[in-house]
Amino acid sequence: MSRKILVLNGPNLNLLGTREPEIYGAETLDDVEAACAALAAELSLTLDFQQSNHEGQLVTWIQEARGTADAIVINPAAYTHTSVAILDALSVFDGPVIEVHISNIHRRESFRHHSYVSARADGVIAGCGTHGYLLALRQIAHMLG
Ligand code: CA2
Repeated sequence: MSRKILVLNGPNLNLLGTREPEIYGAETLDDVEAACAALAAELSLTLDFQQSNHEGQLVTWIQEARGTADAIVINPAAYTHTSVAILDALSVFDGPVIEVHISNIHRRESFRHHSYVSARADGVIAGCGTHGYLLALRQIAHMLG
């Protein structure tokens, strides 16, 4: 049976590949989704890849994942550093959660060093560029067995 993975992207990640390539690389979010879809097929995972600029939409998707998804990969973007609401929603999700950051948040401004989401995440990948999403999917496949 194919496992379903929800991949969530937070605010401004729709701009990926259009600005700040020195921080976030040249790939667009569509490129990232295509790479994730190719790897998911290889790993026999079904992918639901989403992006929103709205905190409430991300919370709703996480709530809906209860009973419909086996695991969540999330790059909460700026909400990483502010959102107790996303942490609370993830805390009532039962499956594995992997937090991804394209940049190494610990080598950047001090306000990026704290993540609310990390308190719930089973694993955190930061600073591996967009390849971090693929590492997260491999980790999910490993955890789901
Ligand atoms: O490194 C990451 O993946 C971040 O989650 C990205 C967030 C940032 O607020 C976090 O501290 C670290 C920002 C996403 C915005 O992405 C853009 C991409 C291209 C151009 C402008 C913004």
